[in-house]
Amino acid sequence: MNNSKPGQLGTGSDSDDSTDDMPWWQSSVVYQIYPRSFADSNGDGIGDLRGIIAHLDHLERLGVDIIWLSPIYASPHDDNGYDISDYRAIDPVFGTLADFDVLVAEIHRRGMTLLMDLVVNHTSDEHPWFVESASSRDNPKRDWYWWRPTRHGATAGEPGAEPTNWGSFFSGSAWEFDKDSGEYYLHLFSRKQPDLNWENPEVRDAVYEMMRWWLDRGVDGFRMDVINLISKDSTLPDGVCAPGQRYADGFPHYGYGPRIHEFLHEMHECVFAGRVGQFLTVGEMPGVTVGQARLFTDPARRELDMVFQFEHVGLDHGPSGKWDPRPLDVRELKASFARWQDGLAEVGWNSLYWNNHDQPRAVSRFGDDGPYWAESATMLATVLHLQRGTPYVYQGEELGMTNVPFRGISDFRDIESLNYFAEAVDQLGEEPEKVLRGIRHISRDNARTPVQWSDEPQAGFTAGSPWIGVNPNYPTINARSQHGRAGSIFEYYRALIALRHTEPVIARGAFEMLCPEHPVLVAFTRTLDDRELLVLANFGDASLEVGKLPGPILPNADVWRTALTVIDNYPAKEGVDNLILSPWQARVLTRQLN
Ligand code: TEU
Ligand code: CA
Repeated sequence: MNNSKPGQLGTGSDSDDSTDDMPWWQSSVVYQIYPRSFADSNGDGIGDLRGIIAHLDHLERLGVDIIWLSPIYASPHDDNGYDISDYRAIDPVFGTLADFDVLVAEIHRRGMTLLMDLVVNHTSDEHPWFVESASSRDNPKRDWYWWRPTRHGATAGEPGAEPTNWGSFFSGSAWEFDKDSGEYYLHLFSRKQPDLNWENPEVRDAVYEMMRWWLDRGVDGFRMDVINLISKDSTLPDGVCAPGQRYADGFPHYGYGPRIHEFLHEMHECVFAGRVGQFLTVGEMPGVTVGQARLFTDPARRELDMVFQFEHVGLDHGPSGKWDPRPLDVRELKASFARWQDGLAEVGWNSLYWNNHDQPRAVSRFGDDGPYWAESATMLATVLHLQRGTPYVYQGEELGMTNVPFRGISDFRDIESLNYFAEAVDQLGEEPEKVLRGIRHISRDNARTPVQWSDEPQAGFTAGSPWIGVNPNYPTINARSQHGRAGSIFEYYRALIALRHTEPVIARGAFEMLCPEHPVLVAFTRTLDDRELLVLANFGDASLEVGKLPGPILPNADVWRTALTVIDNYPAKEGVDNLILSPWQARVLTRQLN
């Protein structure tokens, strides 16, 4: 929102190219907190608001500007808070509204801002709106959700009788039969997450009013959960069923629906327009295309400031989807990065991320969490943070936290993983060990184990017993051992974040991808006025002589060979050839043009 620097009121029509007119969030870095796993202050094993307050120094030291807080609202926690039963209450497990007010004040006192998670594609089935809606077919809130009769000619409650053949993101049908009222309701996620009907203007008004209430309380914006799913084709057509699949992909009918732009523009007008202050909105959008993202983030359209797209985190999904992983092809990664950088170069804005609470740990997934752990973690950070866009750091990423050696299914807590296991093993008769291999690799729980603060018991996360097991590598990977230690992953992130604040070319410069065909070298330039940066990164554990690669790999190689270094994830050495990269090395060079 508000395309101005902090302290000014923007015009919302930023198209100027000078740094002075940059919206404040374009040179910012966001840090995501998943509260359940961040820090526990009272020994019940679950992270909470007081735990966050106690660790704000860590974030201030890191230098991030914005905190995105995953849901802390009242919830039955079927999906760890993404199932909300009261939008205006803090869940007692996390604290109280008074704790929340202290948190906001402490964040602001440190010069940071706070984004709330806005989960309004669905509520909990325990939200009073849904309880009312379910109470009878003629309840005034019946139409606040998607209720539909049994498929014509079928017997209610039997397989195949659902109003559409859509599958849920969390396995099984996207419809649940309600015996009492004799109809089905739609839930794209768990059956405890019924989808709100955004066609109903009362629903939209209730959401906007709730958003204004949080802004009045002092929050600085929202991260909007699956916001590209709120407009559905209200005729609800069946989807196409892939061979051998029981349920169809309904995405073409509920993703990027006919009124999505209208709803987001209306939200902007009803919630943000005319409000004094500086705000940020980011829409989470699985399946969004570059062209759509450009429309959503075009400032002139007044919809959103940026979106989360999923292309790069889908590149290691195999033919049967996320549970069937395949190795990353770095050429595809480069093509994806280039497509998004180029697509949003003139209009719109990118958000940049490797990790969040839904993705496994990037260092294990795309790097090397063995011998080159620190090198690959910092290399990945460099490739991300040197792009144009707003980078997001997910809690623990700044420490190089890794995937988790989960043993059996009883170590997992995530509803998506548990439902998938039950479906694959119990219903489809697949081999449990084979199913577990996929889950261990890609499960969201890899990101949800407690933040590793120290080498004390339970990694210093809790004095009690944590809700999900701590990664056993906490004695070596933890914050205390990295704070202030030269060469640590934490200090490297700190340096990268500081660079974005001081170097306009990083926040703002033009992007050009080089050598798209090379299998392990990532190389791109950033240019602003007479300043050019070259980013070189080695996605492999063999050394790489960039200067000796055949063909026109790197223009101006001789200039770059002796250029100044901006940042390097290996210790500096006298007289070294800039164009020779060690395993997983990332090096950023700079030169003056003209
Ligand atoms: O996630 C939406 C989403 O599409 C996926 O990332 C999802 O996590 C799943 O892995 C699909 O296979 C958002 C939230 O980030 C997620 O935590 C919630 O579970 C989900 O919406 C429902 O609110
Ligand atoms: Ca607690």
